Amino acid sequence: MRFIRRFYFNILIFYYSFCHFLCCVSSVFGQSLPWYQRTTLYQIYLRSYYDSDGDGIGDIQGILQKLDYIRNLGFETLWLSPFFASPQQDFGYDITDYYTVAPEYGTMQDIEELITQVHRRGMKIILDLVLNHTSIEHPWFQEDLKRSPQERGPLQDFYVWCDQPNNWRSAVRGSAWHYHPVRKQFYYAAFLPFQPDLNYRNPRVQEAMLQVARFWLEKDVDGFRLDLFNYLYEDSSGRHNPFSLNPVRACHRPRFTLNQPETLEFAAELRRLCERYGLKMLLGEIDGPCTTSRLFLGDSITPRLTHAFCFAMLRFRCTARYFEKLVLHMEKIFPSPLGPVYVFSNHDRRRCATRLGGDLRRVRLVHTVQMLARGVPCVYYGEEIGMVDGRLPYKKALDPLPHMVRVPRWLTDVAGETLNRDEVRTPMQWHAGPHAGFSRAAATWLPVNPDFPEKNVEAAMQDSASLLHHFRHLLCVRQPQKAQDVRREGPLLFMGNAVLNFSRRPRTFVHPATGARLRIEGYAVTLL
Ligand code: TEU
Repeated sequence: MRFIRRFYFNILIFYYSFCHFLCCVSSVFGQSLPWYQRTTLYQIYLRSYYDSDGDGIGDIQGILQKLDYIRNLGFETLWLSPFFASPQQDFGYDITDYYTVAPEYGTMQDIEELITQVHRRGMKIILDLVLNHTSIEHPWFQEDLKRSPQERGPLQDFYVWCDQPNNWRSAVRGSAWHYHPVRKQFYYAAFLPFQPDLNYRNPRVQEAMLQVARFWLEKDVDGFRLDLFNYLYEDSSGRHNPFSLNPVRACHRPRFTLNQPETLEFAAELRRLCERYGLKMLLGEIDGPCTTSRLFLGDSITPRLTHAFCFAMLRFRCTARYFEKLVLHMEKIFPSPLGPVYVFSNHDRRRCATRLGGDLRRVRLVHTVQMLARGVPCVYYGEEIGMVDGRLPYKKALDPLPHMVRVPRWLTDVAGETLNRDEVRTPMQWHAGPHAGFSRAAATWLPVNPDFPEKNVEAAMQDSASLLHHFRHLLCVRQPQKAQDVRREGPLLFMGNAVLNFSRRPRTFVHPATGARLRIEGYAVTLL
């Protein structure tokens, strides 16, 4: 692939010209890239999207009612946060039954209807698959507790147990080992203590989790987002993790707890399973640098996941230089026929608009890069109207994280992060009515952001210069059936042609081909 770029002052010009051998080959044989390399993702945090039954909590029927809104914006694929039976201690990332829908979200019929309706609109849907751990209340864990010492061992237990903890640490706080008085042993939990890690060294665990994937593939879902995917296996002999200078990981390098070779094998196994059902997207949440994410995608001989997040970009710097480097870096690591995922917000970290102090002009610049760069853009609900985080006290958080990690607020503010994930999960702002049109309940599960009277979908729809309309335009430019998209997959691919001014002041841009001069306002985007 050839990427021609120019860097004038603080103006980033996108010029794409693809001469990639594989693209040529695929076009010669009349094939195109699989849908999941061309798609656009819209992440729905179910609990906060739309409450159809008035209990203050978003639900599946609520999504059904908003499906045309999402389709009309131009998004092609939904990623739905977990809706399975759960005590909701980590809002669905602590599952007690992978085959049941939590009653507050709806029924199995609702989810089947959602899958059907998504497909009827020519869209796709991927589910959030939590493979690494279950809730401590899962029947498998309760069974493991009852095992007699003779029955115990890596090939018998569903979870990871030990008598003598080593130095493995939780991603959240302290040791990852927790004593259980019934079994009189320690169980391993890489994230929160009520999320015990499954023991993938037990073939029955592998089979049980592949069975979960199979069940949902049979229901015609189009793939999965894979929670904490590089955490699945740990070292079989429990070797201590080595020392490192990284304070974020409490000075431990997770050499024996992350990225084990068996996890790569499991990725290939999952891919093989998916391929029996057609072209399915497998998007891994991979903790670590992009080079680690790349490992999980494998190669043409051993394909693994189709995509992996690179979370470093969540802490982007809003300059032309940063995005120039980012796109070049992504192209180097994920060359065609692979593709990067561009993500700037999610349900765990500060929203993109919050990082930019709510300045929608700069938010627009970021999303323009996200939409025009080659790859899959992943947009978190509300980003289309520039939603910002709520400011909610740590003490009253529903999210368990701020109760586990005692860091003063000013410190997380300085770091530009939040410990209270409630803040990034406030209800979707639909209109200026009560609770922003999210719910007709007396109280919503989290408070609506007080900026909703001005910032909501209805207001954005009425303003032709809004961020929402910019999104619609960009998504339209990407639509595969439009003429522009022919250029996206051919040997000479013109991905987009935009001039983005990342500086505060107006700049003049001279078109390199025509010599035309264009004045571009500060923080403005011009689509040529
Ligand atoms: O998050 C894992 C993860 O990457 C977190 O460490 C994240 O960086 C942290 O929450 C920052 O605040 C996944 C899910 O996205 C998250 O919602 C779940 O709580 C977690 O796994 C456990 O399943």
